[in-house]
Amino acid sequence: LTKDTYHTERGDYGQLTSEDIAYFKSILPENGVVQDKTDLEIYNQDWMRKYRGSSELVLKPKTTEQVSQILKYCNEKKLAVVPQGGNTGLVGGSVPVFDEVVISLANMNQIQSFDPVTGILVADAGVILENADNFLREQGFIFPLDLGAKGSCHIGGNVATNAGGLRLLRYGSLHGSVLGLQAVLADGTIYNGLSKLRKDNTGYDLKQLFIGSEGTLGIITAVSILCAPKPLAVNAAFLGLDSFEQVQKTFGRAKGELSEILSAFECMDANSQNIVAKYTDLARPLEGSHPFYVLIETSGSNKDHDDAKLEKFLEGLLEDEVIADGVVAQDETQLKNLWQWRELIPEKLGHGGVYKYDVSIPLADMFKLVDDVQARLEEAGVVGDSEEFPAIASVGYGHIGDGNLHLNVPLRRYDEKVEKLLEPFVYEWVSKVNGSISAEHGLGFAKKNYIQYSKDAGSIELIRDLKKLYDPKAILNPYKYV
Ligand code: FAD
Ligand code: 2HG
Ligand code: ZN
Repeated sequence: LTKDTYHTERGDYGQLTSEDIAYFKSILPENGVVQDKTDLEIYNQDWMRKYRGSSELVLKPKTTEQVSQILKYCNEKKLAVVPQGGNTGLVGGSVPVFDEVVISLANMNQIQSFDPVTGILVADAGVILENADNFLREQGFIFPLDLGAKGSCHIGGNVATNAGGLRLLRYGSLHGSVLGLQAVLADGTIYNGLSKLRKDNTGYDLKQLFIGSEGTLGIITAVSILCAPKPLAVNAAFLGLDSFEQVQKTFGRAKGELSEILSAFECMDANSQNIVAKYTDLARPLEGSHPFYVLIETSGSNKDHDDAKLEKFLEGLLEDEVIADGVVAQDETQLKNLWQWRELIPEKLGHGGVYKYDVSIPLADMFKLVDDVQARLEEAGVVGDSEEFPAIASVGYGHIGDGNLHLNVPLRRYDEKVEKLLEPFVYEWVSKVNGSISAEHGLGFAKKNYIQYSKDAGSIELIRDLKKLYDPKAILNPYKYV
């Protein structure tokens, strides 16, 4: 996208001066001020290479006090800022739109404490999710969130987006597992809510405001989170199914029969798997093709018990012809390979660009949306197998166990006609079934004009009121959804 297609004017914010730079250099270590044009590039561009800002300054504080000093200064000078974690966000929320100062949490990357009895981890916001998880695994625990971007995303970014991920159905939302956090408000005030208490009903639960606020209310600098014991036995099955009806039946039975050991239930359509197959040399898990695939994971404490349970469950499904085919991982390598067929989808779909929709809708309607989008694009003659078509296909996959579909339209090239066919069509469709237009990625810049499809006018007004209270000069992540 070019600036013209952003359809946004730069706000009435201050322009950086040499005096500002001198101030930041005086409070930050040498590597905490980035100005080199080449070094700035990765901070200005998002993961999808769809949004690009033109910031000339990235600040990388090491302490909460430094974040506070930076924000206090920026607020006084009305300099706009963008908080940035691992920059893996999928809605253009983590990069500047114009010349906002990027505040990267990358140098705040220390584990502060871990209690092996309670499982409570306290860590800086800039700790990479995979590093936190590796640390916990050595202690016999796991981070209660896992997602494909784990090697880059920060736990602070996860909290700021209220990321859902691959095992939400087992470990719940961050609104439940985050016990406390520390955040710096726009004027530099430090909110010290780094509680380690599981229960605390003393007044409003302020931390919840920051979970999912996408950098618009404050900068999260540390997080306290309840972690789950590392499962002693993990197993995965990859299934082929003939219809989405069968997928739903399988899900119902998985909840009943696998119950306490069920840790993931992901569904992928044929298009998503064909595209992964095209761009990898991994062997496909199943022979032959099916309209739908399901990846089921179990996590428990007794391998024999879990294996027997999974086997009986799968035998029952085969006998009743609910599933057409299936394979169970025989070892850790196979388990990882099966997961690749799910985790690689976002990356492999993005070759020429992609329009992404991340929606919550009633389970039964889920793939009807994918079909309706395909039909709409076909009717307009913009989707197909050859180069002349800008769109490749309408693709559906996602966290079916959580009622969350990822509808992706992978492209050969970005095309305004395709975009106009999709938006607001998809949002209207979702609104009609009382769904959410953003189940887990947030609104960011990409969806800022569409909030009204999921929130009524009164709710939007309350959101704006909070923003005015916490950030009256609107310096935090401007041009985004508030
Ligand atoms: P960034 O991208 O840097 O920032 C995201 C937003 O949070 C921005 O608005 C930014 O301003 C704000 N922010 C970041 N850090 C802070 C902070 N410390 N304080 C205040 N605001 C902050 N998301 C899911 O929910 N589930 C998935 O399964 C999932 N899978 C993904 C797979 C891939 C391959 C990719 C690329 C992304 C995926 N995502 C998923 C989206 C993304 O990874 C998550 O949203 C992630 O939580 C973002 O973390 P981050 O550190 O990269 O944040
Ligand atoms: C996932 O579940 C992520 O893989 C990304 O949330 C989804 O790219 C997407 O649309
Ligand atoms: Zn997802």
